[in-house]
Amino acid sequence: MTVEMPAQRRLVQTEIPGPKSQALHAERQQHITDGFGITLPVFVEQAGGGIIVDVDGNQLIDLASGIAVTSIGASVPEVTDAIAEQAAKFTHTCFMVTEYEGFVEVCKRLNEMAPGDFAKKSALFTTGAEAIENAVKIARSYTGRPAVVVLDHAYHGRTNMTMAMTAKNVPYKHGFGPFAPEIYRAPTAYPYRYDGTPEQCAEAALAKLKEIVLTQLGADNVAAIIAEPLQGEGGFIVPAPGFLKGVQDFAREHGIVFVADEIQAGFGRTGKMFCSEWEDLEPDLITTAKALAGGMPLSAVTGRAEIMDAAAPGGLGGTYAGNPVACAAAIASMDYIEANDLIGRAGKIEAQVMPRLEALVGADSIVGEARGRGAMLAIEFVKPGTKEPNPEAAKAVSVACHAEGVLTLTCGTHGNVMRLLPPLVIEDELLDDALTVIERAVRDAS
Ligand code: PLZ
Repeated sequence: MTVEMPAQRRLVQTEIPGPKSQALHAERQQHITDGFGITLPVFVEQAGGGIIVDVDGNQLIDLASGIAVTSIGASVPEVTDAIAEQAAKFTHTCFMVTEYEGFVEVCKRLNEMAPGDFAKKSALFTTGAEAIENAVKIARSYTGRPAVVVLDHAYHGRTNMTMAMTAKNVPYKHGFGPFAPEIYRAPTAYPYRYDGTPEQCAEAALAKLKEIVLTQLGADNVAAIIAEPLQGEGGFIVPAPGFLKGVQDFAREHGIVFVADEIQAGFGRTGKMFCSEWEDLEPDLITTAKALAGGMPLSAVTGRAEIMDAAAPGGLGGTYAGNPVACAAAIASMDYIEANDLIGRAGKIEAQVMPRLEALVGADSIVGEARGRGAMLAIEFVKPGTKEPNPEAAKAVSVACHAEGVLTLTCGTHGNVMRLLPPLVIEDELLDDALTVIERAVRDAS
């Protein structure tokens, strides 16, 4: 079944949120916990390509993709048909009870696609946080060691262990402790915020990480070092070149499992299937989720077969792990990415967007830096003439974009980064229109 989408263009017919969204939001507030935040209280009627149609008939340009999930669009017939067909056959058996081919096929493809010329195996779960938790379980059972090292500005999820791994207190951790033990934090290589060259930035962060592991923890107590190859929620930080390679080499030298969290940056988003490929990394384990299954909840851990096999049978799993409908969506989604060269498309999006973001940067501008890879791009807001974080500007620009019908997200440990995550299928004209709105909003906020 397909539902016809209106033309791919921005259309603002009411204030945003419009009256119907406002009424529905009031109802939401009565029935839903205040613990869920909201970027833009607009209720969605349909979404596809680069637009979101709301219940008031407005058409927003989607620069969020549901936080990097709907890279292929939110209603691709190839995927929705695969979902419907699988759902008509069966929706669930539990892969720990009886087996189905979709689970095997997704794992097989992940093993083939993931970087590294070694035997690989995979495990499927449901959410990103669950994949991270399982990567830690696997690394611990393989090494027999307790400690886990994560980075400054890291985001790994909202469950107890992943909260401990996430860097930012408000809103992710505050009031939710005590946290899981044996999680230790090392600096990241954040070139914009380092006084020196990117090479020096990478060296300094690596030296500190080594010192923490060798002198504070003892390498033989460390099970895993986990890093996002392009940090997401923490501010779209592209680590200084060489840093992650250095971390990987160091981990290998000491029998520590090196895990790349590709949950946000993976699956074509940055212009490579896996963001790790930009630095020729061959992580021992890779976590994926989000864009893996075209909008359905599915996550995975993929990595060296001998590490993946360390947990005893029954030690890994979950009732819904690798749900068959989600697996069918993942297979259709992988086919769609390949057939439409969406990885190449991510590179074209970067070429279209980056020059315009870079033009906003200046010595006395509120935009201190434009950065990112592929269709994972951002601008960092500062107080003009300084590098002092300017979350008020990020907020003002985002709010202005929302009012004009462009859905943007903010991020960053200081909330001072505006991130752009368009679906990879977005049309050039739509993206140009969104950029014009952003440029105007930045000018007005300056
Ligand atoms: N690892 C790198 O980006 C999810 C959600 C941020 P789940 N990030 C987006 C927010 O505001 O909640 C994410 C991620 C990275 C892990 C996760 C966790 O994935 O599917 O949300 O559990």
